[in-house]
Amino acid sequence: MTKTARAFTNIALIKYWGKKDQQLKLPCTNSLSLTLDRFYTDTSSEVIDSDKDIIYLNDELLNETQSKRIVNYLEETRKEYGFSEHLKVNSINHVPTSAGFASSASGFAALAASIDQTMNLNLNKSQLSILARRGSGSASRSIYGGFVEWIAGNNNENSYAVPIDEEPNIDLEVLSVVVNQSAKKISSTVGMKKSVETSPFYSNWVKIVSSEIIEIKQAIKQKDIQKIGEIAEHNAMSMHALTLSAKPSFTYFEPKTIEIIHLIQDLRQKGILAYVTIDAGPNVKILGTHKSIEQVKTYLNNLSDVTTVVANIGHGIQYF
Ligand code: 2P0
Repeated sequence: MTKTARAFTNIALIKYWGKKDQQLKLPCTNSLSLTLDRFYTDTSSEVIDSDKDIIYLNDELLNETQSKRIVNYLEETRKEYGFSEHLKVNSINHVPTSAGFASSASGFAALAASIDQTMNLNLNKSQLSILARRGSGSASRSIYGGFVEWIAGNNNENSYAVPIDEEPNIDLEVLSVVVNQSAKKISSTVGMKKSVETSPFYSNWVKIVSSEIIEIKQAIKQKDIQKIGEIAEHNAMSMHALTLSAKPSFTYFEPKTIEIIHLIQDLRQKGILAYVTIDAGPNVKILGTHKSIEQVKTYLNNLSDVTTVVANIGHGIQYF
């Protein structure tokens, strides 16, 4: 019987921004994320009697160009794990573009879990994280729920995610604020490469991440939401400083992004517990408590052209 693997997306509180090995997707630093409950990908796969893979996304057959990244990934996986069968893959994304999250994290985590099932690879969680990483770096973290750290490592076998606290009892919510749904001009892969190669601040970024990972793990243990928020916001701003200081300079921020950053700073002055984090795009994620996120939402309603979605803490890989 074909089983379906479900993986949830994650938001990095300490960002992954730079690779030391492009092919293996080995990051320059560790990173740390929170898995979210609202956005996920369901993937099933089966062996087919064919010399080509067949890929369906949201029940639509992908053409050669559209399926290239997944087919290349399957090709690489066949070589690495020593099987020759081709697969029919069906992926359903419950990560609406309107929520402002990339689907590659949940997508490759669910695909890795589905290949493991279908080909009886019997991978443990670390091995599954490695397989997911080869599809997309951030997918390595979506194997687990709650707070997750991706250990950078220095070879294919020791670069994988570990759970920090899979079911944290903490009043932390993430409000996704979508300001623009169109595809970004500079992909994460390209943006991080430009940052590593040309930002004069990159060596400082590596130092900032190594100390902020320690500090945020302490704050998570203490369930100190203010501290978690302060560290996550500083880390996100430091990441975006790398794009601004690249040669040539670029930024993912749009005017609305800056407007929301200012709004959140003003709300903190009013005593509302809220912090921002921003990925490789213009959309803003706001960290806060259930109560403070409700308050932030009422202020955001005054802004035109933004939509919001609230997420709570999500689980690791599931099968059904
Ligand atoms: C992260 N991002 O830690 C960072 C923060 C975006 C900003 O991981 O090249 O799609 O496939 O490994 O995983 C997005 O990058 O990049 C990402 P690849 P990926 O979540």
